[in-house]
Amino acid sequence: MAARKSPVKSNVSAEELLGYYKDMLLIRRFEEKAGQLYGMGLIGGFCHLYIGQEAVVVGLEATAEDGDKRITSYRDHGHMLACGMDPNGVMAELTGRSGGYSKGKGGSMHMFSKEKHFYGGHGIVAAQVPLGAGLAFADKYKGNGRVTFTYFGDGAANQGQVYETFNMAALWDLPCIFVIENNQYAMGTAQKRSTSSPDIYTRGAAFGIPGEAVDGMDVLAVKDAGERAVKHCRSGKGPYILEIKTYRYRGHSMSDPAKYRTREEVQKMRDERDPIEQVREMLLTGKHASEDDLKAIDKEIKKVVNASAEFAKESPLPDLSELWTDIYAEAEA
Ligand SMILES: Cc1ncc(C[n+]2csc(CCOP(=O)(O)OP(=O)(O)O)c2C)c(N)n1
Ligand SMILES: [Mg+2]
Repeated sequence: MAARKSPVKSNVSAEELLGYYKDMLLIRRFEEKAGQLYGMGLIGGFCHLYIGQEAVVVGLEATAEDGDKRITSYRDHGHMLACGMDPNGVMAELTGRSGGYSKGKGGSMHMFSKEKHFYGGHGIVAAQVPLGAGLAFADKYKGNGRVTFTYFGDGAANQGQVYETFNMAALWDLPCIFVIENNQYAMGTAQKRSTSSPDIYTRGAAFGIPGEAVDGMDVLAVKDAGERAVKHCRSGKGPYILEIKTYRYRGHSMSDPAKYRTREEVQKMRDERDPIEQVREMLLTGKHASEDDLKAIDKEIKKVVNASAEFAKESPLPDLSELWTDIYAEAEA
């Protein structure tokens, strides 16, 4: 259960590296654009950006197979893009438009895709953890070999329902990977101020769930650990815990004054550990891509993101009649 070092990088193909680079850059540029639209008043309500954490979801998605499931918290745009959901549909939902994944009725925290097996988008801290175990239960029951990636934060890891879930997931050997995205803060509370047990990856020990700590700024280290977790779960050995140490560059949400940490702390992480810069370096030093190639990729990605913003702006607001669709009960006549 010890923290692992990054894997040897020489055996990674140029194609693989380029793929991670593009996927992480799409999330970064999309989130930057979402931040801009928020500032312009085009996105209302809650909006939690994922900038800085891109390597977590991209590294793990590289280990997923068709039919595997994922569920996460409100910091969810990166997860949606990484599993192949359409940027147009995500941006339209952020702006509350009818072309969005929830027809403009869900917003940032409440999007879903049955097709991509993305089960949300949950605003209540840790609520998705038992739900993730439930998804894994369904797959175990069907015996279909699928696994569920259940993502939650360092703050959520202190919730009681997480341990009730660990207990049942271990008892029933559920194929559930508990992915703790430890970005070091829960809103304005630093992890060291909120727990006497900072090695979150050890917290399954009481239930016999193996866990490991992973460098979440290194996409290759994440993928490497993800492969071990997936292998464990798919072979019927029960759940697995990955505590992925990452960092969010932006505030908790768009309304965070960020007084609980220094600018220098954030800048140091950006300068020394940025997940996209690390892969960029590997691509350049390995001569897998030139500066011009990377510029062209950035241009291409910005085009996709700008198109999603245009799509969102042109998509109409939901019709009032939508108030009566997708609800649990029909209104009584
Ligand atoms: C049950 C519950 N309690 C409190 C909140 C308010 N709240 C929203 S996010 C958050 C912090 C969670 O931090 P963490 O799990 O580390 O996730 P991160 O935001 O860092 O991704 C809190 C306390 C909530 N949404 N739900
Ligand atoms: Mg956190």
